[in-house]
Amino acid sequence: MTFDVDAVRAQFPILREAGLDGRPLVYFDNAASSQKPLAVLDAIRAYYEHDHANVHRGVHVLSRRATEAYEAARTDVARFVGAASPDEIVFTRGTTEALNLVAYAWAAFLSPGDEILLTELEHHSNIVPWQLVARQTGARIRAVPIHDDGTLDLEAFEALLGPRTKVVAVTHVSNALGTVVDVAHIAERAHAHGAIVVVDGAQAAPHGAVDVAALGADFYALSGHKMYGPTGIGALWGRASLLEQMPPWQGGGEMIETVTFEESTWAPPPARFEAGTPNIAGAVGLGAAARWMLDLGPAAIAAHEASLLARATELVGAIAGVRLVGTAPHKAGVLSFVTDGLHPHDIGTLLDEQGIAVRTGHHCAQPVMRRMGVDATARASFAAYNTLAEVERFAAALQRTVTLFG
Ligand code: C6P
Repeated sequence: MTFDVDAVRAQFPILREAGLDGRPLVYFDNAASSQKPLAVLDAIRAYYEHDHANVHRGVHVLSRRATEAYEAARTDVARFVGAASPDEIVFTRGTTEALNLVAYAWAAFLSPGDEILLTELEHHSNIVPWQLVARQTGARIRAVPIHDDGTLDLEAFEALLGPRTKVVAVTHVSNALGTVVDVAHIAERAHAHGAIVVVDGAQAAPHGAVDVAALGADFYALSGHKMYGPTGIGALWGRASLLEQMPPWQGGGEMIETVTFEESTWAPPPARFEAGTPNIAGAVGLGAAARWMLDLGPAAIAAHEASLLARATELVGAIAGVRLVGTAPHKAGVLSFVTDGLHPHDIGTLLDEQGIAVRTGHHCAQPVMRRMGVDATARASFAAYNTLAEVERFAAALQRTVTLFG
């Protein structure tokens, strides 16, 4: 069956907005945040119009309906990542909060001299929480290097693993380079050394199927707003046996069993990690986004985006004076590049004037920028609603920009 991109686009009202040149905007900033289909917008509106109250608290009809909607969303997200049970899904504000949650809770099991293994590909949100926890516990951060094309150096990874390795925290897809990491291999090797494996799935979840069972990791973090859902909501999948061992990282309502002034006892997961009134409407929107992606077909989305990336790589790679940053054989959704003579910010501004939105900067991944020998890149990133015609318009605009100003 062919992928009907026009039918997909019709579900995104915002794609009818014009860019600065008066033509429909080419939105290639999906890795920063994707646009939302009607299914998500409608679900949030219907929730507030018909079902809103606080969850898990009231005996009245609206509280029951809100709780049902919130827990149904948990089931949708569990299905989306292939979790064994909805209880393995903790709602968070996003990937950043999910990674902070694991780091802070897992600090309870770290001692001086323990090692936390990261990679040079990581986004700051999979570096800084671990640094804070390392400072608190006396654990040490080590980083797996990458090759020049942006693939992980698996030999170096193997050499860095050892009896002190307690945590391996790795991105599934690099937001700056697009490299897809072989998480299943990483997890298998890390587990052989007794380490837990934490995966930053922020840039993988929007692009295709996530199957936490097949990946074999222990924790998987994602953000709703990058996978067609709302902002301010995300999820942490955690292996049930590990979530059960973990202490809470934030205290408040909903996460306790009993409270006295002397001590409190904790609710079982996932409630233990969801202190306070959650983002109920956000969860409903994320559940709708997960269902929308599953209905469209994660494999079909991945195949469509692969054809966009292949064409963009071919066209942009052929422009004199443009250098691609990140050329791993297995990439998803992202084309990063620099040009001779123009700063990425100028490229971004000049493309914006031609109705094309890309992101420019260090992409909150300064170590990988440093490793690739650049301060910043321009980055085009693709979603299910993008078209080959848009890729061609982008390449032509970039060619024009480089010819006129490069
Ligand atoms: N990357 C980008 O333009 P939050 O902000 O919590 O939703 O996601 C953080 C995050 C974590 N890991 C990866 C791999 C990411 O790409 C991001 C967000 C955006 O690339 C904003 S910097």
